[in-house]
Amino acid sequence: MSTEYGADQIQILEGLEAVRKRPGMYIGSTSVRGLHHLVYEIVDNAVDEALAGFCDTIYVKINKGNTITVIDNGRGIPVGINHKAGKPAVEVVFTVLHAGGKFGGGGYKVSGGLHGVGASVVNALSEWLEVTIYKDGKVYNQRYERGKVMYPLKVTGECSLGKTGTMVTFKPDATIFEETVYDYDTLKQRLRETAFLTKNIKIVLQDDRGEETRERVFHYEGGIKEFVQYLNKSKEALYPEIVYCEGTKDDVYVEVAMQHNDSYTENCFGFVNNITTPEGGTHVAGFRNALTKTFNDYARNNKLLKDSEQNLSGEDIREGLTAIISVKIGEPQFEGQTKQKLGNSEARGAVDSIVSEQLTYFLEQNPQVAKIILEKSIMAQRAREAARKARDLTRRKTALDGMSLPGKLADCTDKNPENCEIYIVEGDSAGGSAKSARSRATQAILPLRGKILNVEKARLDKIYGNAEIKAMITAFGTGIHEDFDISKLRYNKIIIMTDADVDGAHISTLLLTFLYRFMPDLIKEGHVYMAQPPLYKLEKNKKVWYAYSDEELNKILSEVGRDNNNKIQRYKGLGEMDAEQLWETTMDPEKRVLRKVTMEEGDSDIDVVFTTLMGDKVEPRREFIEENAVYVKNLDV
Ligand code: 1YM
Repeated sequence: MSTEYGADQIQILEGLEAVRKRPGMYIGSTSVRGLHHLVYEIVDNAVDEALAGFCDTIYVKINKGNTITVIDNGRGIPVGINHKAGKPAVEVVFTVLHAGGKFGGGGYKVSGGLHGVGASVVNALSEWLEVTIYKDGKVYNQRYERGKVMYPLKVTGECSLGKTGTMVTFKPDATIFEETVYDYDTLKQRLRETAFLTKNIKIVLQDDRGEETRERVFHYEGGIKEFVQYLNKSKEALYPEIVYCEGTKDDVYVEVAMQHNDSYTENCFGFVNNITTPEGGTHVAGFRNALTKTFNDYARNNKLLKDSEQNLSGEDIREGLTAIISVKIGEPQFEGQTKQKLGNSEARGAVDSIVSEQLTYFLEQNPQVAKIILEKSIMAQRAREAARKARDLTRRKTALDGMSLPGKLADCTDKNPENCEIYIVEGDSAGGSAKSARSRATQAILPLRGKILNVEKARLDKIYGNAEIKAMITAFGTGIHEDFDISKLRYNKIIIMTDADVDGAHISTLLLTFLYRFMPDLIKEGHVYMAQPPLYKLEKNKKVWYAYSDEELNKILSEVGRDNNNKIQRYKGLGEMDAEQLWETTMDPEKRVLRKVTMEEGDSDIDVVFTTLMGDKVEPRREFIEENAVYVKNLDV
């Protein structure tokens, strides 16, 4: 071994040691999110190979024991000696930090995870990792443990000359990650998104951990056009066409797909090099500008807006719009606190000019579609005006009568929001029990009558006029939309308490839909919880047990013995419990079970789930329930 090689080796170990010491700097966190991030890093390398035109199929397998295997049919990572490092390129890829940037070759890394870090980071954070390469009729293999090379790259066999590709298997290091169990649905959602964003690629996800293998194939010839169709699948599209714009300007490749549906919410997602940008940025700004300008110009030129009428606002035109704005750019600059916002100014101009030009052409070619969109936008403008008046009225009213709280609210006495929580309770009778059960100092109760308004199906003016929704808004104290101010939140915890049956689940979903649409920060900041009332009460020899699931009941029964002295009560609703039972099982902070509601920033599937469950279409809902039913527990169907 030459001294030079030795020095090199020390430097490498220092690099990977830095990753192990501060994993958060490289993959965001060591929580379950970081764990999944390892998969995306390896998959992204395969996607790059697909974007370069050499690979069309990627397999992702979750093996028993939560190791992951990723296989692609690309060229195979180069195995020749890299002269600068004096070792095979593949070894450099896995052992040198930041080697992902394709040294010595043209082109740029197009896809890429949160920090664009790559294979060496995954290697550093794995208990072991093995790479196998099929290339030039040979099979090459190398193994690493916690980033260290176990043996030099070796040839382990032969393969047909036509077979090429890369296979990587790794086991995340349990001494680094807080969680080492992969979630099938999280990977499914992300890989589906990747497949939509990469036209024609085929991604197969296979889960071998259970008794039966689960498998999904994601392959979309239409790319982001099919993405928009997927996002709109539970909604009524206003016209059959998907508007599609594509082009390159100033080295920015732009692709946009969009379609309006009959809902009132905007659903636009930006991506930069296949990475989601929940905070938007220049690409989204360019899109919005083009949309507003093009529609107003078209409307005026075609006399669909009178000279005396106001311009349509961007918000009006985007009502019910589903859109994907995807750009590919050489050196993306991410800004903002969480680095999730695109900063490159050339992206704004590129998207603006490509969308303006192609959308103008589309509208001229499809006047009937233009008319439908403009009619909806004009309706939105009128509703917005009505909502503004209604809101001004309530604002003035609350200013006059000193911000009166809703009559049905039984507020708590402690005035420090830190200590306080509010229970949103289904029905007046359960509300009554909860009021007598509560700890008056810190727990407030707001009973809601029946089903609340479905905000997916109502315009703002109607929403502002709804009594149950108004009660929640005033009780929380934060205001909504542009008035929203989290520092005014009157309770640290907002707890949704509904019956453990289908109706209860429906009401919870309606409430969550409202919170997600109008006060998403409450969810993001971890203020929203679901109470979990027990399903069963078991009495035996004057002793009482509560069970929150069938498994728990069985466990208790096997401990106390299954005999005739058991008195089992199945709770149908909160109303069946008296105040004392409700306190003991569901409200006592010392004993109760609360589930925190969380959401992934920029998750395009949240909307699909809400609209599938809450929308008008029956078929997608049936499919969704069939697909997910096995995994839903505690639901009394
Ligand atoms: C399962 C993970 O990493 N596939 C993959 C990676 C590379 C190539 C092909 C590749 C790239 C190039 C030339 C090039 C990488 N190569 C490098 C490096 N799948 C997976 N497939 N030939 C093959 O970009 O020029 C890094 S990644 F740097 F060695 F070229």
